[in-house]
Amino acid sequence: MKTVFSPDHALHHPLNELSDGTLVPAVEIPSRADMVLAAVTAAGLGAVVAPDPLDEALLRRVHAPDYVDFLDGFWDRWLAEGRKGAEALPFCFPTRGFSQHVPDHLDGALGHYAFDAGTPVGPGTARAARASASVAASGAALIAGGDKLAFSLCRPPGHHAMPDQFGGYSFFNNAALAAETLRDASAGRVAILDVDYHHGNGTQAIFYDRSDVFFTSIHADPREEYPYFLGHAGETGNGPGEGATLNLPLPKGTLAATWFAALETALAAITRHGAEALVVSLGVDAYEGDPISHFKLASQDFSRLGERLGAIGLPTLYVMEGGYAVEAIGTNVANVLTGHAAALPG
Ligand code: OKP
Ligand code: ZN
Repeated sequence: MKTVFSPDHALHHPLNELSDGTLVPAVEIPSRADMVLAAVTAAGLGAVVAPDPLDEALLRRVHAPDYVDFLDGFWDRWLAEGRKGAEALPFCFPTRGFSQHVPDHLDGALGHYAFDAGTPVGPGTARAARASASVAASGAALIAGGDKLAFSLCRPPGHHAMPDQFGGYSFFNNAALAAETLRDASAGRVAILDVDYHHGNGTQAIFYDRSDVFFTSIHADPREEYPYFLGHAGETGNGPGEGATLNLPLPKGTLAATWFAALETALAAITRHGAEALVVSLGVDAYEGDPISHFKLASQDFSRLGERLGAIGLPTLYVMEGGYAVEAIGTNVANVLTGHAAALPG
């Protein structure tokens, strides 16, 4: 299998995020990707390749062009205004009862294009997010070209990114870009399985009205965990997409046995949907040692996850999402990929 990777992820290096009313050290940091790359290399999983240039039309189909332009131009505006901070955080949002115009003021525009105050934007954020998107699309191109297994080592993550809003450390929706790439290559029906601890609200939103891309997610119940406002069991799709979204929320503290039972439910639904290719939003923050998450998967459980997904036999692209136990993130990701590769026939 190939791993697609770009060192440009490191252009996004958040310093702080808000927690308990104070600024604390950011957890979505460059060393995450470096640890994963080192572990994938050490595991002898195959070549590491650079991404192809990003298809601008693809990016602007999944995301609103004005949103893409805003992110691209944000840091120059920040500098031109002589802002002091080394990075920006949005703090005012057009919530219930507010108009949805794009303010002239930079802080207003930043809030318009965001849904949380926990996702710093810095000098290289847009370039890193673009690199991450290209890594996702290039991994999908490998699958479209006949590879049975590939890994897009994306950073920053993407599954929280909405069509025109960033948040949850996500700017461009890498999994959605990968699924769209597969659809463009007429890969037939596509399924996205999101195993990150947090609900992939952005991915769900992007495909909510569509039947050609099935979205299923195993995550902490949004009634008691971020992102709070999407990912409930009753959200099943809309219009032609009715039935093409399946959320499997689980309580905080969920143990491996319950988590793997939910996985069986998700896989049965993927099979029913008739998927011919699989995109896995691979967050490994369901790990018991994750500093911000509350599921109880052990490192060996990630091997089991990969083995189970390999056994269903679909061409599969893994797209890196969350996972914040930096010392274990590499092992956990390599375990999934090694397990999957071992389960492939031949
Ligand atoms: C991104 B991914 C504030 C915590 C805010 C945001 C979590 C984003 C997770 N103290 N947490 O899905 O791993
Ligand atoms: Zn997560």
